[in-house]
Amino acid sequence: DAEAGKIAAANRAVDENIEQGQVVGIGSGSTIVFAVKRIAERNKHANLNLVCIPTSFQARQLIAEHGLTLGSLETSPVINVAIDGADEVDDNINLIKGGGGCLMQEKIIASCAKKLFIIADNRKNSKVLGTTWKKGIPIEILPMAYKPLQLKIMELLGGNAQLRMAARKAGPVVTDNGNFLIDWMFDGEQDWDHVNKTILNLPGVIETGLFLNMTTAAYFGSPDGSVVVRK
Ligand code: DER
Repeated sequence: DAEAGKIAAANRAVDENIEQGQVVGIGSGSTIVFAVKRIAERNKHANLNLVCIPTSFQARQLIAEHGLTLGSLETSPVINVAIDGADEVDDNINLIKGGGGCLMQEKIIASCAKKLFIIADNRKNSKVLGTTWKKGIPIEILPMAYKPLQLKIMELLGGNAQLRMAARKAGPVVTDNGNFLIDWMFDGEQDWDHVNKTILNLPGVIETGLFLNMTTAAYFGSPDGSVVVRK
């Protein structure tokens, strides 16, 4: 099952890349939970003296609940290693992220990290973005601008730009930063650099879930516990 793959990928990525005294960026989602568990496990046996930088309220909770040291960009602006999940990874290890709605802080932390390692079950291991992930490209936007942004994105790029509505709250999803999310549903192969630049250039857009040329290596775990690493 996917969980066995997530655990295998998380354990391998942590064991290969986390060491004494690092500033570690902690991502968001379900897979990262297993990486934090592995880090905490190792930390119990020999204090790793880590400072952990969160990418969401969820990551903050994970760090605190596992007895790890919570840091901030103010005191640790340079991150040695960031570990995070992804919604899909293509053959250039470009990512779709933001399925969990945490893409903005994730991208900031990733941009401050010397190395970014992605951990995922093998379902995320793709060749072309959009093959397995069908929920579109997440985009964090200022709430006031959602309507014109939906229209402009569709006018410029086609497809469908949907405001992400909450499941357990009336109205739109509100991110940890107090913003809204648009999911851009697309068809076929895209020039992701062009798509990313076009979207980022629109006033009111804060960040996209396209992580291009940012990833050092991606770890994909399978149900049998095997792990494939792509660099
Ligand atoms: O929202 C995000 O970017 C998360 O990292 C997400 O994409 C990965 O979540 P998962 O580990 O639960 O698949």
